[in-house]
Amino acid sequence: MGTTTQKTFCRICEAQCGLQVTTENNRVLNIAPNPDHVSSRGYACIKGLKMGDFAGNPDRLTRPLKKVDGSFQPIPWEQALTEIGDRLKAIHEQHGGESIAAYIGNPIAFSMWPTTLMTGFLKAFDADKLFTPGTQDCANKFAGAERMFGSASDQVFPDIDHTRLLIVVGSNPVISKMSFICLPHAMDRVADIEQRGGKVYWVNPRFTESAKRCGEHIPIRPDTDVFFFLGFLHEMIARNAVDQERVQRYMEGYEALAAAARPWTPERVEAVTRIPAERLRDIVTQYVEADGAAIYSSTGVNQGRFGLLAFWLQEAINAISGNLDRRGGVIAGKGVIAKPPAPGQVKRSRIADVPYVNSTVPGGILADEILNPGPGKVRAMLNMSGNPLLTCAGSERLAAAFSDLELFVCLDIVRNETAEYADYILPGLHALERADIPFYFFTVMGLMPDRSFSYTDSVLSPPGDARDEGLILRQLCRAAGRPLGGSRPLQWLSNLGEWLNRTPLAKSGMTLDRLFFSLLMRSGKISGIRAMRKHPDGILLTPNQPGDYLGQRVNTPSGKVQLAPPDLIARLDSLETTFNEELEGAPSLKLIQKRERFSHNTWAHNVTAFVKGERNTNYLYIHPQDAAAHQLTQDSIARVSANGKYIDVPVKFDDSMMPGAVAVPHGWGHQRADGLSVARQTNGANINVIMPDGPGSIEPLSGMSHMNGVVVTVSPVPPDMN
Ligand SMILES: Nc1nc2c(c(=O)[nH]1)N[C@H]1C(S)=C(S)[C@@H](COP(=O)(O)OP(=O)(O)OC[C@H]3O[C@@H](n4cnc5c(=O)[nH]c(N)nc54)[C@H](O)[C@@H]3O)O[C@H]1N2
Ligand SMILES: Nc1nc2c(c(=O)[nH]1)N[C@H]1C(S)=C(S)[C@@H](COP(=O)(O)OP(=O)(O)OC[C@H]3O[C@@H](n4cnc5c(=O)[nH]c(N)nc54)[C@H](O)[C@@H]3O)O[C@H]1N2
Ligand code: SF4
Ligand SMILES: [Mo]
Repeated sequence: MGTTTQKTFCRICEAQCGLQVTTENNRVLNIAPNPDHVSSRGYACIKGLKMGDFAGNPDRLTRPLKKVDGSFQPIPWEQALTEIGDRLKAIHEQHGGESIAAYIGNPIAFSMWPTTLMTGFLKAFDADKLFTPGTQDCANKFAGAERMFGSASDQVFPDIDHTRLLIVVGSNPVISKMSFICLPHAMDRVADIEQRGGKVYWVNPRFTESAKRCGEHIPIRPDTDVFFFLGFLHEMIARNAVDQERVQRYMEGYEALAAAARPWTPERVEAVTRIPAERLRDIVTQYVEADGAAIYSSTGVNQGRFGLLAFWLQEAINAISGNLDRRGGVIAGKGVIAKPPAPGQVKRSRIADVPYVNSTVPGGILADEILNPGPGKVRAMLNMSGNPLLTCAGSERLAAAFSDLELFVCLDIVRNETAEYADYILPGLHALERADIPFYFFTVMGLMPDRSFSYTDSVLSPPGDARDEGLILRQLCRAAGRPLGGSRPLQWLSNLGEWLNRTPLAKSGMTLDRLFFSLLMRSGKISGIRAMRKHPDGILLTPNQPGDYLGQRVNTPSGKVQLAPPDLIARLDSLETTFNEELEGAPSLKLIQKRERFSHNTWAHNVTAFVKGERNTNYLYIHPQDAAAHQLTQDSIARVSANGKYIDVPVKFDDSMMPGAVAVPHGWGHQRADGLSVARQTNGANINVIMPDGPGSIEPLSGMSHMNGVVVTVSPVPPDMN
């Protein structure tokens, strides 16, 4: 059989780069960047180019598995669906929808269809306990935008291609390619700012790969960003560098915001951030003088204890300086498809009483939701494309919780660490095996400078009996006798679609997922699938522009940006205590996360090319000065402890770390993964064993887990204990 080359787009991260995939006999021979893709224009990173190794992995699940007497055995689909359906039905009848939960992991969140169907699945059971990695990476942004702009989906992004000054706080685009913005060629575009005479600052405890490429590095003590922003705001207001006219017309709460910033002089915050007051003043000067400036932050800030406050202060600075909705500042993009209506009443979690943010429950209380008895205890859980055992805080309690479930079903492409605790594992599709349109963040939220749209057909056929997750969820609803989305007509349509797929009509390619995409696309005034197939490089739409947001699209009841949400102002009070604790805890070591070029959370470690040689473990990255102070030598084994737990990892001296900050990449600890033949042989330890979890550990208004700036101790492990 000959080879075929098909254009598609990557669904590993937010850049969604265009790719050209060459296949033969349903196997990927080669993946190249698509030079003609309207948005990525020939860019792709190593992970996208190696996607074939994920799809064609020898460990791919091809049949449903059932745990029988402690080991997994293949069973037919009919049996799997019937048994799971029966158990869901029984649990639902006895304990109600409160007892059923789901987790949607990161990779499949880039595909529209299965995630939409998960909503329909939960609704079928009157269930609403949806967990996602959101509270591990960005829920503070959702909670902040709800308060300031009126909706979690109303996010702004820096106008990187036009800005004269960009302050990047807690992001490292060379490695991670940026988040909350669709920006292929991210680092080149940031570096261009300097090329055109502008300035870039990197506020980060680590002198990152990105900071080495361009701009100026501003070392900051981990988890003190909120003080950096307060000092920044104080200085800006003290200089009267506020666009009062814009503030009066389009914003509310300025006085309260200004009062909140008053105590935090650059001199005062220096004591905890370690950014010299003069340096902070200089950054403020550059920011207020630039003809278009933006501050952007990401997980380095989000995962601290004050991610929500930091996000609010950052966007307040962008707003009152006149940079919101301005060329070269920050832009509120327009999606392609209308946003779904916001939920009327915000639910609160059973454990910890935190509001659901963006309709999800915090991952930091997942174990408690399962283990704590009483009404609403989670008894059945569906995990679709996630590895929460390794990616949520408190892995040991999670292991106990997953063992406690009456029914645990995993839908994955491989049998990962979490799936070891499952009763059933169902084989899903790799992204290359499904048709798709771009990710929710762009299609609905509009977080893309080049407003573009693409449609892709599937590139590969699924291996063995692997099935579309959307179909699995629909079939489970039917098997449990609960109509999809709580709607009989919808379930009827779903059944009809399934039946038609088995008839010659299926050859037309109009499957239910494609029908769904067609409807979405037409609702967004984009042509249907047949027309989109003529544009395999995607289409460009009217670009996102400044000047159409303030006074026009702000979703708050008054239509004005809220600069001083009362519950955030109230939380500022607690900062006095934190400030004093920071001063007292000054000598302690704080642990930060570090993403790696050849890793992607947990799942890239099962690709041989990504874990070769030195890359087959994670490390403790530590400044040589800190290492000496703690009797750690290069390549020795360190014990890293926090919250009464520890892990052991090899030591790597790294003078790019700020003294007082150490890093251990997450996503490791695969030794017991019987289903992952490559990852199982890697070394490395799971940092989430020592991360804090439970009600007291999460940010109370956004549910964010605290994964950055956690105080740890490090000590040598004697060689005979290694
Ligand atoms: N300590 C610490 N913990 C962290 C972080 C950190 O910085 N520090 N980062 C957090 C962040 S940002 C995130 S997003 C989370 C990620 O957390 P998760 O989403 O829980 O973890 P992933 O490693 O992305 O695991 C995804 C699983 O999806 C499967 N998969 C891939 N594609 C598909 C598909 O198309 N269909 C199906 N059914 N399955 C698929 C993979 O095989 C893998 O088993 O981790 C978080 N955890
Ligand atoms: N190669 C690779 N790419 C990825 C991923 C991956 O695992 N590997 N994961 C993807 C996912 S799921 C996500 S959410 C995105 C995340 O993308 P980003 O949020 O951009 O994440 P990072 O690039 O890791 O940048 C976080 C930075 O914060 C710094 N930092 C740590 N603590 C602090 C602090 O207290 N204050 C400040 N100011 N900085 C701090 C770290 O040193 C690090 O450089 O990346 C995606 N891209
Ligand atoms: S940058 Fe992201 S979207 Fe682009 S190829 Fe790499 S992983 Fe895929
Ligand atoms: Mo993430």
